[in-house]
Amino acid sequence: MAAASSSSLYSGSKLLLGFICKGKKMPLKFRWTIAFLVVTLSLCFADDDHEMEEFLKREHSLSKPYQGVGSSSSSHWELMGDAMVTTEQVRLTPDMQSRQGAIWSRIPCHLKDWEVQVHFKIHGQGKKNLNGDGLAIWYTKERMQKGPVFGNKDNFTGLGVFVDTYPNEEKHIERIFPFVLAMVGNGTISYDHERDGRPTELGGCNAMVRNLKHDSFLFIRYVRRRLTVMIDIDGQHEWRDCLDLPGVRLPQGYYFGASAITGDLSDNHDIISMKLYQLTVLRSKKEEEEEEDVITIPSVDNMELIRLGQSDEGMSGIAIFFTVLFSMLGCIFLIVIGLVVYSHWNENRRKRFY
Ligand SMILES: [Ca+2]
Repeated sequence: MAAASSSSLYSGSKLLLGFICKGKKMPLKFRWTIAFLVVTLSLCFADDDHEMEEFLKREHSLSKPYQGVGSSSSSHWELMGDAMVTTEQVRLTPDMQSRQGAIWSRIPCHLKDWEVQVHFKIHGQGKKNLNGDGLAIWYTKERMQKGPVFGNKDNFTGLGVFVDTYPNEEKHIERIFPFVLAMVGNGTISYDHERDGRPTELGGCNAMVRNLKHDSFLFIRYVRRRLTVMIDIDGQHEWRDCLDLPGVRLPQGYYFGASAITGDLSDNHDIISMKLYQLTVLRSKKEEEEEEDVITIPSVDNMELIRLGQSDEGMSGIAIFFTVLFSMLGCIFLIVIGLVVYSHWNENRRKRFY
């Protein structure tokens, strides 16, 4: 796993450096060469040349044995709707029709840079495309409010990352489901369920996450206003890129949560763990100045450009064919007009000479 490996690499390089410093028999030149290699290697694995350290924040994390979750009011997590805790998982919904459930952190998160790793499982009796509807991971101002967006309220304020397992829109030619998608809401933007959230999406990727034998993970990182989503679903313990977007403005002090919903079609939506890491990032003076203003409303820079890019990307083969055809016809038409005008002008010129 990326995060785990970067931290182990970090401590590993410290160990190696210690060994180099203590090793008395090693020639000085050789020691310096190794030290140089270690430092270079560490820098390579740091995020965009910024060294990063991470710390697990237990008060914002959910893991086995889920002590007190759903039974004690002193627990850091609260259940809602049909969600149930067992020894193995927090089941947001069972594989039954018309259920919705959620789990929410009781403690607002005031970290500036963070990373959440979600170990989840979606499984059920339904065959492909006869299952639904999916689950969502949240970082929002609101908490514990039922609704149509994967069991959470619509017009939410903050970030939602959805694992959408059912294609509601019929014209999904180029999109394979299940699909992971991110959206930022400011309290007034509605999630378009019939179109699987496409009008408001920041991007995403397909992810065959149903009925897997191995573990599946979702990774959401928010560092220096950059949102990164990755998945690990192939059982290879490797993160696969899903979304990477700068200029995402999320306020501090929001709540983490997870929710799921079933309709006519259903699935078990399970959360096995949600681990939140605080990231300590070194910032340049310029970056610090840029981030000085406090964010109060979530927003995404250049949202219009992102939407434009997606509508281009979403162009079907037929649309591309007609665009090319009409562009070519247009060019030919202009050339013909040009030739006609030129021959007229030439003729007039000749007449003037004789
Ligand atoms: Ca859907």
